[in-house]
Amino acid sequence: MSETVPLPTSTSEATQASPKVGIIMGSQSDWETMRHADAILTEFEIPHETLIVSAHRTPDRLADYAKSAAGRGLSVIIAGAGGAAHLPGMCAAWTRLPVLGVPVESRALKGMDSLLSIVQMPGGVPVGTLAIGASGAKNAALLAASILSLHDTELAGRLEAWRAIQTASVANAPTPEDK
Ligand code: RP5
Repeated sequence: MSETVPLPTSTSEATQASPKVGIIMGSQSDWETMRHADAILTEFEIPHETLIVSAHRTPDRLADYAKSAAGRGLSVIIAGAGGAAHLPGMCAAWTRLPVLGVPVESRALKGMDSLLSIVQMPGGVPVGTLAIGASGAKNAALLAASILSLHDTELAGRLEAWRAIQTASVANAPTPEDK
């Protein structure tokens, strides 16, 4: 897991408009994973924002962010964190918006700690938990696109087209390796 990939310093067109999806992460070190969610939302031209918000190190920032999210027009929050990954659950505690949790692969326990921290929410405060790592981040963004597409037929069409391209890209048989 690289810690050298910086958060974007300039905002893309997709992030300049009023954001529909918020991507939050507990640390700069999570960006290497969470950039995959950012990439998908950018590809679908879904207005979004990316911020570092830590449940442990910046608890007030988290409360302010989550409590104001619906009022600011956000529809979905994607929250990625590793280790004792309380960010998605605490975020969900402060907002009625759907929160999608991405377990970041930790150094010590390969993300099992992150996964169990995020997935084991008590009944009443849901967090939609994705897979550990890049796949989870990518799928969180695709799920956010699916949620938004329920009320956006143009986005629904783009999502269906994206999936059709993915299906068409799968070969019928494996290419034998060169000997
Ligand atoms: C969590 O602790 C973050 O989400 C990150 O995955 C993990 C390690 O953070 P750093 O020590 O790299 O800042 O809060």
